[in-house]
Formats: sequence, structure tokens, C-alpha cells
Amino acid sequence: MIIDKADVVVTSPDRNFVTLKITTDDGLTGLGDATLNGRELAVVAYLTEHVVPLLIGSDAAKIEDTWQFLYRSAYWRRGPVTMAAIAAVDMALWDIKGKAAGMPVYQLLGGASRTGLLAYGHASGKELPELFDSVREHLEKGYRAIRVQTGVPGLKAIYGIASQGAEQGEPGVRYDHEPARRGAQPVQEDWDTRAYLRHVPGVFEAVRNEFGPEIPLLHDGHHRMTPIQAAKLGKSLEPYDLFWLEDCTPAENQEALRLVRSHTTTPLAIGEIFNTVWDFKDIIREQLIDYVRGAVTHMGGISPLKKTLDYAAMYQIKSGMHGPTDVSPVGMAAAMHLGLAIHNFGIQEYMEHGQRTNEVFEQSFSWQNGMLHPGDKPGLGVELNQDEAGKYPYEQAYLPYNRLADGTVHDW
Ligand code: GCO
Ligand code: MG
Repeated sequence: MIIDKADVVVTSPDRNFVTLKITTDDGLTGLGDATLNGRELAVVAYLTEHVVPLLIGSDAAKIEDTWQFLYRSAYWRRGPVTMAAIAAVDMALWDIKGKAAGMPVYQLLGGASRTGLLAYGHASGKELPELFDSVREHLEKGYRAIRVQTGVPGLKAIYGIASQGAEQGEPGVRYDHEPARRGAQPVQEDWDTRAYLRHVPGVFEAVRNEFGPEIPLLHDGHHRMTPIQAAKLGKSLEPYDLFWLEDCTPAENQEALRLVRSHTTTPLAIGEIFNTVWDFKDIIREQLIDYVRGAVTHMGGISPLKKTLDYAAMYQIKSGMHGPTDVSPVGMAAAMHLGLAIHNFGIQEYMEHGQRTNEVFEQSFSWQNGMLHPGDKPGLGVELNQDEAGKYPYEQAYLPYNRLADGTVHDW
């Protein structure tokens, strides 16, 4: 199992994806997801220029040693570009090890701890009727947990509302599969935290009145609040029994969560933009969060995220792995294998890729009665159809950003 070849494949079926394909001398192949939404080509360069040359000739069986070598020998540690690149190598090596053993990756991680993974979908609407329709559609598809995002009166375009796509320059295109918009400049959205804080509790009250107390409801604050604003929101949402409130503050200031936590019992989920266990260490130890939102793709791979989640388990903190469409089907498969194996699985985000993406990435996961399962093919269970991938060259795309009414740039 000596690494003969490592190719970095960029394809843009419904959106841009970066995939590492490692081939060994005995003909096994493994795939890893290295997609960093809106900054994809930086990871391509990191892999192509600096990682691939180091992989050729090395032993594909040595997952941990390769990870430590790439992490420590670079000297410059952490950061999204570095960790997405290392993640792709880690995933591809787990894929190869599974294929060599004739086992799905979850078996190598200790075997299944459950029959399937509870997944949540994204319902959204500018106004309540549109939001209710979206919640209903998700329930009809079988979702048993639903994230709720809503428009705010007075704001034209904000994060998480699928129907806005049609209004932001691409006629008829919804936001579901493409959170980064193609073009040379990011789309500008608007924001007003006070208007948001006034509006959101009423939305959850309406959703609970319409759909009842049982369905787990989630909400993403997308890094926009100050600690005291986040505390206020958490408190005002308590009557509606959220499964979680996500990214309530820009969590690079981790101390902020102490303040939030001391005011509210609404469960908190954090960490989709975190890259290592070091970003989570203190907030896990101090029990300031309830769910770890790290993505396999952005946390350096299956190996380090498993360690982080095992650490979280000591504090009864569970997984809530990131799973928007910018995590590729390879990254999603890695999350599903990990989620099936660990004891402290919480919930899996599932946003559903578009049809073209599903033709480029041939997958073996199943989605039944609101539950995901990675399938039982050896490895991760995803193969790249390179003819299909070749049809869709990279297209420049940026995530949107925010400005307040007076023009100030705000967290998006
Ligand atoms: C989520 C996330 C995404 C991000 C996206 C950025 O909870 O799924 O917040 O929607 O905005 O991953 O690339
Ligand atoms: Mg989020």
C-alpha cells in the first residue's frame, strides 16, 4: 500500500468541490474532501504544491503517522486551509484502509453504536406562510428534526433563506444547494440584530403552535450577536424548547460563552468554523456548549475529530457535525461513518446535494424515515465519476457578507 499517485480534482456541479484522490501501488483508491467554501483554490495550491509531493512513495496504511507528520512538519499549524488539506489526506487514507480490509470505515472505528443517524433539514421562509410550507415539505420528506430560519421585517436579504436566491441576481435559483454565489464579488446582505431579536421568538411561538411541541427545532444565529444579545435570545427562546441555538456569538472569543451560558438553558452548538481540538478544548472542559459542530472536512479529518468527540463525551457533550452542501458527499460520508461509530452522537446536519453533484459523486448512503446510514461498502462508500466531474470546471464563487444600515461590515 505505497502511495503512487495523488490527484487534486476540482469540480463545480452545483457548487465548487475540491477532492483528493490517492492511488496506491496495488491499485486501491481513496477519496478525501478538501472543500473550503469561497476559498477553494487556496487548498488546491496547499495540496498540490506542498502535500502531494510528500505523499508519493509513503505508506498508505499509516494514517496517524501521516497526519502527525503533515500537522507537525509544516511548523505553521492549524487554520482552515491547512486543516482542510490534512483532512482530505486523512479521509482518503481511511477510505483506502477500509477497502483494503473489505470493511466500511465505521467498522474500523469500532462498529455501529446505533442503527442510523438522526438528521436535521433546513426549513426557511421570508414570511411565516412560506416557512410553514417549508417545514411541511421537510416533514413530508421524513425529517424528524428541522432547522428554522426566517426573514426579519425591514431586512431585504439575510442568511439561510432559500427563496432569496431568486432575488439575488440568479433568476429562479434557490439558495438550497449553493450558499456561495458565483461571480467576481460577494453578494451583500443586510443586518440589524435588534430587529432580529424582536422577531425570532414570535416565529418560534408560531411554529410550535402550528407543528406542536414534539419536533426538535434548531436555529442558527450565524455568529451575529454580542454575548449579552445571545443570552437574551437564548432566554427568550426557552419556552419553545429548542434542540439547539447554533453559533450565537462569533465563537473565536470563547469566554463570551460563559456569559451566554450563565443566562440561559437553551442548548448551545458551536464550531463549524473551528479547525482543531484546541478551538474546542476550553469550552468543552467548562461545559459551555452542548454540541460540537466541527466538520470532518474542516477539523483535519476523521482521526482528530474522533479524538475531539471522545473528549467531549466525558462531559456529556454530543456531536452535531456540520453538513451543509459545501461539505462534499465525501465529507458527508466521513461524518456518517464517524457518527455511527461514536457513543456520543447527537444529530447530523443534512442539507441534500443537488442532482448534478450526486452524479459526480456516486454514493452508497441511505436516507430513510429521517435517518441517515453510510452504507456497508468497503471504505467510505463514495466513488468519483471523473467524466462527470470533468464537465464542470471551477467557477469563482464567494459567500455573501453583511453590512449594517450605516454601512458598517458585520459578521455574516
Ligand atoms: C450551517 C452553516 C452553513 C454555512 C456554510 C458556509 O449551519 O450549515 O452555517 O450554512 O453558512 O457552511 O460555507
Ligand atoms: Mg451554521
